Amino acid sequence: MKTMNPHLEGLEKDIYYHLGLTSDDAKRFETVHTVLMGGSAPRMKKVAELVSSRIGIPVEGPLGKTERYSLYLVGPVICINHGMGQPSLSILLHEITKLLIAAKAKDVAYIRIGTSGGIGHLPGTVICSTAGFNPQLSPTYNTIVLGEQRSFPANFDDQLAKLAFACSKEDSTKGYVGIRAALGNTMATDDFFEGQGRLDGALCCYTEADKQAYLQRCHEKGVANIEMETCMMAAFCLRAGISATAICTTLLDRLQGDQVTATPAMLADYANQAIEVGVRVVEARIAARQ
Ligand code: R2B
Ligand code: URA
Repeated sequence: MKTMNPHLEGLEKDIYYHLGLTSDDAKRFETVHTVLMGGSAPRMKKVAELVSSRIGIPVEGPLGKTERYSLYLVGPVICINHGMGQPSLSILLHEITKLLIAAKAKDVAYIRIGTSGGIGHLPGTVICSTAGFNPQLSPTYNTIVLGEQRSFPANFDDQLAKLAFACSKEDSTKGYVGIRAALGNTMATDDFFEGQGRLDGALCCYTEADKQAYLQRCHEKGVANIEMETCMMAAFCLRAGISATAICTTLLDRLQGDQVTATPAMLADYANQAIEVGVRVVEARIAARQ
């Protein structure tokens, strides 16, 4: 990984304010090659413990401060939560990327593991993302920079999505059971309710027919699932030259409804499917280095 922002070059010490770390802490992260990220801090602690049990390296952390993000280090793997939404993930991506550049980490991949609403998939299906879509249904991330609208392509390096999909298959030599999964485009919105065409928010400015027509358009454009981070993540990683994908379980099929009615046990089971695929990708990346 190399510095892409010339303004950073003269900086003696860089402060990663939201992580509670600085460039002086970077050396410790030199051997990191995979960053697993997901929304919730308690879930990412469990992911760190699972990675630890699978690769036989103890968990260090949380490192830095935990006000916003909780960072765990498990040998060559960082497990960290990113909160909800593209703004929260964007801050994390900037700071973690600067940390890993300062650490001189090599061939790093970023993997988001999370939840989503599926479009035309059975609940509990793991979608391995090949691109991020915006809510206007194109693979570009649109944002405002210096008061101007800017658009950045939001395709993932599909090698990592394909590796994740391959890791969902049964493999008795590794003790892997088969997990229902698909490759697809992931649309990210800045809102869970109106932004995702739900009828059950506190407010709603469209009809049920409008909603159905929109979700059908999403389906026709190859959007497999909807969540709140992946478009920005894909655009960031493409600009930064970082191999990345998102691995998100669907909690419901949005063509069938809006409310997440799965029981807590089913939700935990669904979340674990995406986590398991993510951990298998970590194992594959470690095996490829041996
Ligand atoms: C999936 O789940 C969260 C909303 O419930 C959000 O962070 C996302 O992308
Ligand atoms: N997360 C989302 O953003 N949307 C859903 O429908 C489910 C989880």
